[in-house]
Amino acid sequence: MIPKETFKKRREKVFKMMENNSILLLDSASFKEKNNENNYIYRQSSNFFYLTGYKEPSSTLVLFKSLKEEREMLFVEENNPYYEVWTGKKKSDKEVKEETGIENVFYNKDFYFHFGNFVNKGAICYYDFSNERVTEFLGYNHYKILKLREHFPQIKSFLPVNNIIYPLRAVKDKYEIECIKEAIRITKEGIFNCMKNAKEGMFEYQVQADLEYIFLKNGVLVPAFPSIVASGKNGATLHYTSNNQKVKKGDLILVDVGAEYELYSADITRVFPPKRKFTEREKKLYNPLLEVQEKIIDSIKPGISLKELNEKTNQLIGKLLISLKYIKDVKDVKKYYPHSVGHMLGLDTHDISQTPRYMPELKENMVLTIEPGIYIPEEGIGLRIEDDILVTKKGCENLSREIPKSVKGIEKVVGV
Ligand SMILES: [Mn+2]
Repeated sequence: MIPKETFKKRREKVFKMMENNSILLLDSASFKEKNNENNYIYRQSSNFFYLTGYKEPSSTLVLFKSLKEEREMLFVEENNPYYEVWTGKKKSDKEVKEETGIENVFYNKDFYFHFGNFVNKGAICYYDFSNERVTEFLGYNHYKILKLREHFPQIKSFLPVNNIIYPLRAVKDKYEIECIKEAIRITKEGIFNCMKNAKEGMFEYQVQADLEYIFLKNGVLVPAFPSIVASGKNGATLHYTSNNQKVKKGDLILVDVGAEYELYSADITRVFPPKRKFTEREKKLYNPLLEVQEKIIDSIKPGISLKELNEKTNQLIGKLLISLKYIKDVKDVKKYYPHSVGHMLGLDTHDISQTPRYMPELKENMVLTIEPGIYIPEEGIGLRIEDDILVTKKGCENLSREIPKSVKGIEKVVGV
């Protein structure tokens, strides 16, 4: 558990970055409807959690900054005896104040009153557009901003809150690193369990069951992202999530999976042969890919950028594909390796990602994935090897190093 003082410190950093006469308004996530009267399991918005540690829906954080003062407010839903029967009792304002350490906790019904008291003429409002695509015309954000403009014409402009929060979220503190490590530990156990039990003739979802059984046993009700369990040629579909095919003779199994712990994500990919050894043919592709991955990881240190790592990976895989006679020129590498080498990792699996992808210079305590791959659909093979890497003062630490990826290491877990 991350102590409430840590969230307080984050809000203090946010205040420092806000303009004078500005407001930061951050909504919790809302329920996502699955079908009639049923919702998907609720998960808090990453930005909202980052600044509050609060996991309940229908909540809003407001930070006001003026020349005179900084003030924080949290709005939450008041208990309703009718709904209490169905969904349980909601915490009182006092309980929420105690839990979060936020000074001013009010009920949603009083939002307009309290908010209106502190909005000055010409204020800038930092708003979270990231819970919805900007292109979604008349979506929730559009509606909410119309309402805010109508009620509070003093607000001059709306700016994306991510300009402030993403730079903070990029560098992890010790609690965040602990959470990511725990997500990786659970993922490791899950991967071991499915490597051990996978057999030819099983359905991909049965392999998934061996993985997610361990997730559930460890309190992971929903994985960080839909598990990819792909046999044979399905491994060449980058975000394959159908997981409904039979593992055929000669197939490799690719699992790209991650548990979530305290909202922090792991993201690991391994490829293994079910209850058999790697064939010579498979080793000819797999071993050099593993070498590429390790070379890239070895080059990680503060100062290098994700962009440089990408270029380096393109070069290395390009040369490898030339030596294996798949391509003639490094510039054709994208034919068999169409994605980038990795992404930042944290509260979101694709953490602090924007379009175009956020590719910062790496700093100490950033966490990123390194996941080169080779995909040859015409041969029914897709390979990717993915680890989660912490940037340290002088280099890096592979946080998922205990999950075997050498041919020998994998065959040992598979039990052949
Ligand atoms: Mn990934």
